[in-house]
Amino acid sequence: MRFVVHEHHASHLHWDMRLELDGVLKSWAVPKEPPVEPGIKRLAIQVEDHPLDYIGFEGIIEEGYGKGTVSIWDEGTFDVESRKKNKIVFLLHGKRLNGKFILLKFAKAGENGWLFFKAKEG
Ligand SMILES: [Mn+2]
Repeated sequence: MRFVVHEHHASHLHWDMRLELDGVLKSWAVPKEPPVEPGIKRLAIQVEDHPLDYIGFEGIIEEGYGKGTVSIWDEGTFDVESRKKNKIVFLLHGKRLNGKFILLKFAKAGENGWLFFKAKEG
């Protein structure tokens, strides 16, 4: 499957990580630069699914809450190692993001907060 990380200069700069899953782009907005090394934990807010053909998008969003410019910060493929409702372990093969990563949902049901981090090596 493919993934992309969009760098999105909206009212607040953030990064949108999108994974090709279930026929859509599952998407998380990450308010700080995604973790390229282990030991950095990032908040990742799950946002609405995007259609698969959005994966290559770069350009200007003219209106709405996402108004601003979008460019591709990283892209590549990934393999899911395990997937549960509240935890996804996956291997990213990108230019900046490479290796094993984890998305871990917060305990509270109905909330969209996840932690996104790179697994320790070895
Ligand atoms: Mn965004």
